Order: sequence, then structure tokens, then C-alpha cells
Amino acid sequence: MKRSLRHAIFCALTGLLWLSATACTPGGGNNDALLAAALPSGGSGGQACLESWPYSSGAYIADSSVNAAVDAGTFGDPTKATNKICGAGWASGGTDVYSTGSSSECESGENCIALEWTGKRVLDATGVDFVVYENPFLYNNNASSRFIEAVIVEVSQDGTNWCGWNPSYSGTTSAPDLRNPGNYSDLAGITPVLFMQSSANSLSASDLFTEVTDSYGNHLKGGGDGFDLSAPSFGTTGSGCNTTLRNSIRSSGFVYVRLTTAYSRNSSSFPIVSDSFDQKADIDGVVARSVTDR
Ligand SMILES: [Ca+2]
Ligand SMILES: [Ca+2]
Ligand SMILES: [Ca+2]
Repeated sequence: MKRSLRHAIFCALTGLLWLSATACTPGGGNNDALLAAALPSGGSGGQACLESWPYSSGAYIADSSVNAAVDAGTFGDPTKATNKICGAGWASGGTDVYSTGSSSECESGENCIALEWTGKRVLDATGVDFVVYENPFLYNNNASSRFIEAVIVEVSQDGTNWCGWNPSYSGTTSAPDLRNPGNYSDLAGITPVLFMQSSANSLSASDLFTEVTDSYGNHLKGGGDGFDLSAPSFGTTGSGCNTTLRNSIRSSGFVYVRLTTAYSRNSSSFPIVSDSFDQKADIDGVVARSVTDR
């Protein structure tokens, strides 16, 4: 969670005037966008984020968390990671998010949340199999400079043994490097969330898993970060992962996805920007392409 975003939300929720109240004088940088994100009607075009899931097939939201930590404050509610996707576009971080906590499902000392699709398994489909929506955003509308809190993504059939991809950060601890999305691979929390469940949503279910190239670069049409069980790097990391389990997940699917703030796993391999308020990534939700009954 970004420090000034917390401040913006505090100001919005307490009804203080952002620009005139001394207590809510912004700390600098990008605050108009942050304020827009913090307001209840924030997001693309001022549309409200709707509760109802917009797709009857082809896109399935993870609808339950597993032993998630319930923490204090607006961002301590784990239902925010399973309720709906409320992206705020390229320039703003969404606020319908859960700030990862210290759950029994995490590795020791880490901050995470584990999610599932009630009664379902997620299958390996063609291309991207699921998309993780966190809340990164661009600095000054520059696609190559973003506020990023990276997330390690792992999947499991039993909630005990986990297989991941090959998450890596290749930059230094300088702010420009930490803001450069090109330095991150096999991590979530990198691409802003364009998908919002509003009356103005024009994305089809398959659009969420389809890439497009535009002035922002190559990205999924709904933003977020996609993961593919068929990727060569899948199964190269994880706790209790081996070739047998990797192949089983590819052939019969997974039940749980675990999202861990990368910094909490290894602060030297995955440094985090200094304006991160609490060094915790924030989860809006996860959407899968193909599921089957367990
Ligand atoms: Ca796939
Ligand atoms: Ca975040
Ligand atoms: Ca959400």
C-alpha cells in the first residue's frame, strides 16, 4: 500500500478537504489520481464498481480465502480479495483490496493470502490460465515508471505443497529501477488493473486473458498479471514442488492460489520502494479462465 494513498483515503473517508485542509496536504506526486482512486466513486469514468460478477462463463473469480488474517483498518478485510475486481486504470491504484497479512497459510514470517474457487479446480487452458489483480499504477502516466509492490504467485492441490514460477527482480535498490516493470518477471503486482465491474465494462471474458499492444506496451486487455501453467518456468520453484506434482497440476488442475508479498519472502532479492507504507502488496482479486468441479 502506497503511503500517500493511505493518506488520501484517510482524508476522503474522514471528509476532510484534500486541497485546503492542512491535515490532508498531499505529500507530493500524483495525488489527484490517488484522490480519485480513494473516493467511493473512484475508477474509470466515475463508474461504480458493481457487486455482481459480469460473466456466466469463461472467467471465474476466486471467491473464498483460506485462513486469511483479518487485520485492522480498511485494507485488513480479506473479503476484498474475493468479492469483485475494481481496477482504477493506469494512473490509480484500486482500493477494493486486501493488504496481505500474516496467515497460517503463509511460509513462516511472510505476508500472504491463499484463495480458492469454491468446489472447483482451475485447469490449464490455452495460454494464460489466471490473472492476479493487485493495485500498481503509473507515475506521471509513464508506462515504464510504476508504483510496484511485487507478489510471488504459487498454486497447490492440497494447501501444503506449492508450485510456483521463476519470480525474479533484476534491478538495483534505486527508485528508478524499482519502478521499472521491465525488471520484474514471473511476479504479480506489476501491471495496473484496467478491468472494473462497472456498467461501462466492455471487456468480454476472453478479453481478460488476451494480450494487446498499445502505447502502454504489451498487456492483458483488462490489465493485471497473467500466469500460465504450461510456461516452462512453472514448477521450478515452490515448497514441496517436484516434477510429479507439477505434471499433476498441469493435467488435473489446482485448488489454491497463494499470493505472497515478495519483499516478505526475501527483502534482498525483492527490495521494495521506500514509499511503500507497510511493505505489503494489496490484492483486488484473482480470475481463472477454466474451472471444473472438484
Ligand atoms: Ca495455460
Ligand atoms: Ca499495492
Ligand atoms: Ca476486490
